[in-house]
Amino acid sequence: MALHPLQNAEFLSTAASDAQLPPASVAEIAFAGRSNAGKSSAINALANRTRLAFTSKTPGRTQHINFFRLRSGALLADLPGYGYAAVPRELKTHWQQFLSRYVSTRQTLVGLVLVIDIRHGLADLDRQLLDSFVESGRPVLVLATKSDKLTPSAARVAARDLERALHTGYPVHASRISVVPFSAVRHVGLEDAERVIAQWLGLEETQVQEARERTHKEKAPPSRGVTRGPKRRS
Ligand SMILES: Nc1nc2c(ncn2[C@@H]2O[C@H](COP(=O)(O)OP(=O)(O)OP(=O)(O)O)[C@@H](O)[C@H]2O)c(=O)[nH]1
Ligand SMILES: [Mg+2]
Repeated sequence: MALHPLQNAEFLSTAASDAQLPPASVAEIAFAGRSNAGKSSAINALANRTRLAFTSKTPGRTQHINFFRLRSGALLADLPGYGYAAVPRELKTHWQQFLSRYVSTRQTLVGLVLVIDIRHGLADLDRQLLDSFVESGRPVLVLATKSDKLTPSAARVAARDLERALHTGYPVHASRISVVPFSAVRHVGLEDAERVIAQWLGLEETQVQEARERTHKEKAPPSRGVTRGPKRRS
């Protein structure tokens, strides 16, 4: 039984500068990654919502940080994507500096979710962001997303290659960097990702139990033999 740490997340605020960041008073997790990698889609899939975080077919759209409040009280930050060529250079530099400052100085950040298109592997800008973050000793969860675009065996190989690249590139921090093959479309890897995030947020078994009881009270269980459909596992 997995706890769904992002379920019932609510939009909190948007920040376009340091001054607009919410007060750093509760645990925070951040979703980062290249433009169009699938950050917002991953958040939506984990929150079991279709339009909590805005997704776009046009890369480079998210030019601010959207904050969400999780049921546990923790914050989630959907960071602007980096690396989109058509964004003016000054704006790109602004966001790259902002992101590296944010991940290296945000005291309440308990972990970084790095979303990487499984077909593209680790990019220089991913490394730059990791360089700013890993020294703090905090953990990184890499969602190797869009795995539905590959065959299952190719996805396994690509995820393993990505993990190897990360562990080779960051040998001192390897034990704190995990890779989960993921698909927001096919709902692959949700439970593995949730397990890691729940642990970062200190959500313990007792809370898992409470969440389970709440869910049972809120929703009548489906009658036996009825398929719940592919949208969400229990
Ligand atoms: N096939 C497939 N498509 C996906 C998946 N995740 C995201 N996409 C598609 O990829 C595109 C970008 O997704 P977003 O979630 O908006 O990406 P993002 O990283 O938030 O993008 P920016 O905010 O612009 O940096 C959209 O067209 C999504 O539908 C996935 O797991 N599988
Ligand atoms: Mg986005």
